[in-house]
Amino acid sequence: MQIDIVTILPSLVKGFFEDSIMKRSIEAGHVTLNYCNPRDYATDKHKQVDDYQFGGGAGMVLKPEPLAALLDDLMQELKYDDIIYMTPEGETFNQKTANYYSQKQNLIIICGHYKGIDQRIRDLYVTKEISIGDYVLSGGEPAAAIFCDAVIRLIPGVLNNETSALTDSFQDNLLAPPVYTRPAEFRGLQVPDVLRSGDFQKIEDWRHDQAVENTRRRRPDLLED
Ligand code: 6GU
Repeated sequence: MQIDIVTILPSLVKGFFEDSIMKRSIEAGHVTLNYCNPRDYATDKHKQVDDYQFGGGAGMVLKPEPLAALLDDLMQELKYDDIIYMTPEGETFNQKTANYYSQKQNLIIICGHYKGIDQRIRDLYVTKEISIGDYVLSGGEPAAAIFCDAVIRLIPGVLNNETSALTDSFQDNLLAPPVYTRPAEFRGLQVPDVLRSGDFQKIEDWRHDQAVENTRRRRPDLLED
């Protein structure tokens, strides 16, 4: 998979992919991340990428010309499955959306800033708008990093244990069951006997029951779907 991230602040995204699973997914060639900066396409001497909004009001808007020139360049080189704009006005991201995008080949992700991007870029280029929740961030970069993490870890081969992603929270609309590691006793609290029984079927049943109970208690809305 190739993901081209359009951002005027690439450093806000980069660190996210320099450790652990995301780093390895890049090193192993499961994903290529490119950072594309609209500032490189600004033509005036100040390399201006934002401007005041028509009609007045607080906050700057990313100008259309540098963004369009950048996107034209990218689209000339590659066919993209989607051009995604990260915005709180988008469709709320969830595990189902992550599964969907993990099967795509080439994506562009546009990070907005200030008040966002000029509407005409949305009208002319953007094919999907995604939000990561009902709150407002200063820019789309953290949202893009979160989107990429959730999607990339689902690409076959990225997680060394192939079943690992399948047993994640949300994968079947259930929260995860509790997990334990050594020692078997910690501050008087015991690991449940069933997990040490060696009986695989009993362990699976216990985990499922715990997942259902966890979900019923904390997120009953998930069970209604
Ligand atoms: Cl995708 N962008 C911004 N700026 N804020 C957000 C968001 C995205 N999702 C939730 N809040």
